[in-house]
Amino acid sequence: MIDIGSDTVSLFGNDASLEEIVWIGPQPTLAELGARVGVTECHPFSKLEVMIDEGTEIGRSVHFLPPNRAETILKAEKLLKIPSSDVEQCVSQELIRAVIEQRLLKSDEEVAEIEKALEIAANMHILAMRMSRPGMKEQEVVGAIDGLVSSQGSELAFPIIFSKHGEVLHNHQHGNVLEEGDLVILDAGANSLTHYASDITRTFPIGVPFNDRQRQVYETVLRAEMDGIAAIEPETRFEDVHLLACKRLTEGLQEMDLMKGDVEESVAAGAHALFFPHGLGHMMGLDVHDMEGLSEDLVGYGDEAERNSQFGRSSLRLARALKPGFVVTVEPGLYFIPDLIDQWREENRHAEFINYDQLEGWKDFGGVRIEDDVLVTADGHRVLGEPIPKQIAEVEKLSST
Ligand SMILES: [Mn+2]
Repeated sequence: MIDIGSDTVSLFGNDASLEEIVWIGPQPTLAELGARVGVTECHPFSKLEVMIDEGTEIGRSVHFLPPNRAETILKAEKLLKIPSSDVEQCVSQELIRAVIEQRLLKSDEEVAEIEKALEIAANMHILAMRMSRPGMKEQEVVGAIDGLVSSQGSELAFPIIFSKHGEVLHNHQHGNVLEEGDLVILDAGANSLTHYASDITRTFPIGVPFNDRQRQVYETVLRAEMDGIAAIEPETRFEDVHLLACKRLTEGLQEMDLMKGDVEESVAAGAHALFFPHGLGHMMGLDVHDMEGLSEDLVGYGDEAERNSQFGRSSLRLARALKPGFVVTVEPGLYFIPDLIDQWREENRHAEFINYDQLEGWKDFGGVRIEDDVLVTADGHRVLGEPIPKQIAEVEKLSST
């Protein structure tokens, strides 16, 4: 509890009982835990309700953040004496905004933690590229990556996405057998020991070098990613970085004869969203989609931007102007989603920009995504962590030798 009136910070909790110590071993006391983070006022949990009552009796307001667990909602019901169904409506908009303002800007210490998380992520991706072989099940690779993270005393930042069906954006099924020439997407990251996240995506072929089509799509996505990263600097709106990446993707699709027409008009109409239906990136920090539990719109748009309702752009999690200290992901992709292609073709949607006849032969391609984590600096940006192979020659060297 942060008491603004008396400028005190208190920690509430109960020390482990002897019965608990029998099962889980000696535990640090609440006072010891408090001392680690500079909190000296430590009280039993029951005192929290008493102190809230004392405050509300003299007309002081209680600000709290959205509780994201059912049991926390039930605790809030008891502590604040409001029905559980009203708890979410009573959260403090002022406190939410204050926390977002603070956490948007990462300190040097926080960036160092993110880079520790990235060191683990690099090892996860290199291991996957090295070990994936024709005949293996996707699950074997997922298990090995998971084990690597666990062996470092760390945890996954989010459930691993590893699939030869990369066109399924959040594919958490790992039942396929890898075959020579398959293209797989690995979207995976770990947490540092203080729970700062990393979030990296790589795409690589199984057992052999990229084929011509895979190479063309890959190079297009890589160009969009690197040009997007190059555009990151203070005051640039992330929505504009997203649109720049959409242009690069459209240009590449035109080179492949899958799209046509004026690139600017095509991007403005949202025709590329057939191949790139998600946003270019999101904030990253203590959460992989940082603070979105507080409000995705307040984090990514704030008061300065409004979410566009167009298919594809509506999924953009971050639009606002960048500031030094932001850590964002840049993650363009190209996907061939058979159901979406069929539906758009049936509607003749954006037919002036899409070569539907050509596209028929691409429905089994899958997808490509490449993602890095980027710090906005005073004079531009810095890609965080040691570089993780993403140039075609580097990826092939790891994955097919
Ligand atoms: Mn991401």
